[in-house]
This record gives sequence, C-alpha cells and structure tokens, in this order.
Amino acid sequence: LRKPRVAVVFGGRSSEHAISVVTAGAVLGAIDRTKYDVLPIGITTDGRWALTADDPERMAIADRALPSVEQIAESTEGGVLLPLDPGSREVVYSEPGSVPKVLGDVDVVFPMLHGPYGEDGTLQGLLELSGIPYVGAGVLASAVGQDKEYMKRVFTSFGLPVGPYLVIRPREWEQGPAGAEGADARKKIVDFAAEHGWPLFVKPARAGSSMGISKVDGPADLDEAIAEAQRHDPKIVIEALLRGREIECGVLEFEDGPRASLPAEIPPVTAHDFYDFEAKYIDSAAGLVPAPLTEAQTAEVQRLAVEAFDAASCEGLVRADFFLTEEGEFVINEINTMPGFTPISMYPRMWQESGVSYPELVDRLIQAALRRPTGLR
Ligand code: G1L
Repeated sequence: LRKPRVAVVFGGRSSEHAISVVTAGAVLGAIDRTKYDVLPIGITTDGRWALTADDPERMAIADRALPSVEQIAESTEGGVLLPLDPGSREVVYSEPGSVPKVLGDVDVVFPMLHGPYGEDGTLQGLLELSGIPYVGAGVLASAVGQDKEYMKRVFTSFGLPVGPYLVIRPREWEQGPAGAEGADARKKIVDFAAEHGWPLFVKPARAGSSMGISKVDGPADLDEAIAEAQRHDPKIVIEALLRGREIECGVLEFEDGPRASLPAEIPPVTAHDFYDFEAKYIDSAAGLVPAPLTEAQTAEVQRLAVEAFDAASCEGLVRADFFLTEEGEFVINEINTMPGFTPISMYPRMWQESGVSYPELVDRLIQAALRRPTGLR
C-alpha cells in the first residue's frame, strides 16, 4: 500500500523566511515516516521553488545562524539535495514565480509560508485549482484571517465581542495628512481617541506577524505611525488600547469537529511595548499554560475560540487571541490560521498541556486535510 505523500512547503518571499525553515524542520522531524512519505519543498527569498533535502537537522538554528532555503540548497554536496529534475544531480529551481510540476504527485500539502501569498488564501486557491488537499484554513478563512478589518466584521456579525477600532482606507490618506481627505481621516482618528483614549495602536490591515505596528501616544506621532504601517499595507486599522490580560486558545479539528485546548496567558512584557515580533518568536516560551483562570473563564474562552473558528469557517486549526478586560469580559483580538508552530510555540504548547503531543498534532492536521473533499463541493 502506497503511503500518502506529504509536501511541506516552506521558506518563501517573507521576512519570516528563516522562522518558516526552522518550523518546517520541526514538522519534518515529527511526521511519522512509517505512515507518510515526505517531500520538502523550499521557496527561496526571491521566489524560486526547489525540492530540498529531507534533512530536518540542516533546517535548525546552528551557531546562532538562521537557516535559509538558499543555504540548504547550496550547501548540498554528494546529492543531499534532490533536484527537481529527477534525472539530474544539480539543483534545479523553478522559474521565479512558477510552481514546480512535482506538486502534481503529492497527496496533501502542508503550507508553512508567512504573510502574502502564503497564508492569505492565494496559495490555498492554487491548491484548490490543482485539486490537492492541504493542511489548515481554506481560501476564505485564510483571507479573513489575514485582514484585520474583515476579521473584526466577521466576528461582530457572529456576535463575538470585538474591541473599538477604526479603518483608514488607502484613498482616505492618499493626499497625505494635510490634504483635504487626509485632514478628514485625521479628524476621525482624533475623535476616536477622544472617545477611547490614547494610546492607539496603528496597524497595517493585512500583514503577517506584528510588523508595521506602532503604539501612538498622541496626535504628534500619528503621521509617522501611519507612514510606517502603510509601508506594509495602504489600508490601516486603528485600535484602542484594551487594558487587561492576554489570553490565547488553540482550536484543533478532531474527527468529530473542532475542540479547544487549555488556554494560555501571555504575561505583560516589560522589555517590549507590546507583544511584538521578537517577543512572539523569541520569548514565546514565556507564555503560561494553562492560563490561571477560573473553570468558568476557561470554559468561556474555549467556547469563544470554537465560535471564532466557525465564524471564519476555519479548517484544521486556529489560534484565537483574546483580552480579558478588567471588567472580566473576554474580547477577541484576532485569529491566526498559521500560528507559531515550533514545539515551543504557544499553539503546540497549549495542545501539549491538553494531552496532544507535537507529533500527534502534526498527524491530526494531516488526517483532517486528507478527510476533506477536493474538487467541486
Ligand atoms: F498547516 C498548518 F497547520 F495550518 C500550519 C501551517 C503553518 C500551522 C502553522 C504554520 N505556521 C507557520 O508556517 C509559520 C508560523 C512558521 C509561518 Cl506562518
């Protein structure tokens, strides 16, 4: 009996290229080889696809150096790297932006790419067109999970509690803060701050990770914050500060439907103004699992997390992030369809504490993807 072939697609044209390589290494190391064949497919930082060595150790952080697809492709002597062209021994990359034919021979894809073209639904759409099942969120849930505006709109329409926010559309700021429209947008923001107080968080609406986010203490810092956010996305989301505790909860699709993990608490960080990029990936082990909550609070956040999974029509998994306000209410901040996924990241740690080991997690995700119908549905 032929084993299902799992393609792990990683790297990519993202600032989180290295994190993706390291994470894919951990996933490759956890896949049960008696059950599955694996095909590691690396995407270089300039967008070329190559079949790389099935050698998780080379994908780890070594001597404080971050790995890259280029490097694992180029440091291949003695045929460690499998060429895309099976008849050749040299490394063959796809044309930039094109997809290698090799994808046609896989039974399921494990996409591990951050941000645009990875977790925003575009890769998922390509896989839909190709009729290949894949792990995790589909086209719609991926796109919703990538756009903070639509995420909030979806949650609101499903009755989930969302914090105060404001959207500044590209054209509203086009003429700059001093232009006629810019002046209107500026007034909108200052009025919002008058109602909800400073500081505000200025964020690109669609960006992977926490890049382009600024905390703004007053009107004087607004222009710079918006300019910075617009380097990532012309559409901006502005949020009020929610005082309270940060609680996260993992949702995983089991045979009988989605279930919530034990929640985690992210302690307030002193070294960082908020839970930023570095805090998220480097200090992620700082999270407390399970979160010190009452049984009722735990049940409540678990219920909200599964509701968020369903509201965004997620599949496979999601990490739902909440604030527990000083009034004792949970407010949903965001969902992440591709959460940090090394064994020490919050999502795997929450499941570990809930009795699902890292290898079992990887297996459940692959099984959920294989159960999913492909083609017209
Ligand atoms: F495929 C899953 F399970 F949905 C999945 C894929 C990717 C879960 C988590 C991730 N995470 C990552 O790839 C990353 C955090 C390394 C970059 Cl988005």
